[in-house]
Amino acid sequence: MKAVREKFAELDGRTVSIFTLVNRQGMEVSCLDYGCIITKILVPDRDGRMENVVLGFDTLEEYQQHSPYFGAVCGRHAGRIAGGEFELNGKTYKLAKNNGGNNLHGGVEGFDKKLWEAEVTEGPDSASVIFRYVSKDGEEGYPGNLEMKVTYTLNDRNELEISYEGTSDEDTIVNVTNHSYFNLSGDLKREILDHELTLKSDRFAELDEALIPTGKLVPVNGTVFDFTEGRKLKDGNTSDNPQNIRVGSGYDHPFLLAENENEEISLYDAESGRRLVVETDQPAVVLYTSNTLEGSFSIRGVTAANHLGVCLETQGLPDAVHHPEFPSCILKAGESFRSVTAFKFSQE
Ligand code: FUC
Repeated sequence: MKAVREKFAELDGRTVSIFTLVNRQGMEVSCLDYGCIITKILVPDRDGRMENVVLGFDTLEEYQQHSPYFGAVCGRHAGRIAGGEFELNGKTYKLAKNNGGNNLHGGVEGFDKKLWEAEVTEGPDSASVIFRYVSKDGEEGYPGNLEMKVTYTLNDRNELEISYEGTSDEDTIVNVTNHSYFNLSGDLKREILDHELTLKSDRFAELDEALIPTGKLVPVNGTVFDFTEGRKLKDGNTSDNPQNIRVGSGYDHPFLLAENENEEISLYDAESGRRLVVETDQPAVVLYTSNTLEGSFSIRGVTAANHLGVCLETQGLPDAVHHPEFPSCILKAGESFRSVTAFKFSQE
């Protein structure tokens, strides 16, 4: 399978490259070594029409000026950390505060704004881009030199696999995700409100005013957070549940996954017939329905509007470092962090 590297832009005298992976079915994934940003995913609808199903830009400047983490890898810690600080081994670490008084998606200059080292590999039925970045001890306030590796692999079955690996020379915290905004209508023809989502999750994390987990994991039964039988995303918009209203109408919530690597997340757009199944080894997915995307900029010709994309951020629960009852985000010195998420596209 093919992987092509081309120049995309320049950043402080360094070249930013764009990589394009194309499989035998014509599916295409483009990504940058800046932020490991996925700029484009072309997949067929039920009539074989190849269209883009993620929000992205064609210039680096737009990513720098407007992007709410479009397609990027978020780290070291995806999601909010309350008060922008935490304690580990009896020491308090003060993080960059870039979201009110809190740390969000790794801080002021998280993984999404770094230029990563990149190489491509081509196999008989898959192709990969491997990104590497060393996050120095103290970067954005986090402890330990953390060596990260992120691999994007496209195969001939229209599956994109993202794998993350990390090792640190000191105990630290790691919680990474990819922040792609999906819109299965193709080329942003419609909002995502009519997309139907199925989630194998029976609990979601309640959020406080700052959108940080309170610690309470709420049963989804009888609420618009129940996606176990499938539900349109618009239900979160019209809902009078204070949790939906709090996040600006919609969803911006971590869901605890009841199963792993067994079609636990499935997104379907009936009009185009496109389906995306997401499988992960991570304990949670943050469902974000781009409730605050509205802005005076355009996304490949389409005016930025709320609910134009939906993020399925597979990861650990945000702020786990303050909630010992949540699955831990601590990475011990010398141990390996590993996580894999697969995005599988099909048509019906
Ligand atoms: C998501 C959300 C946030 C934020 C951001 C752009 O992960 O949890 O609220 O708006 O992305």
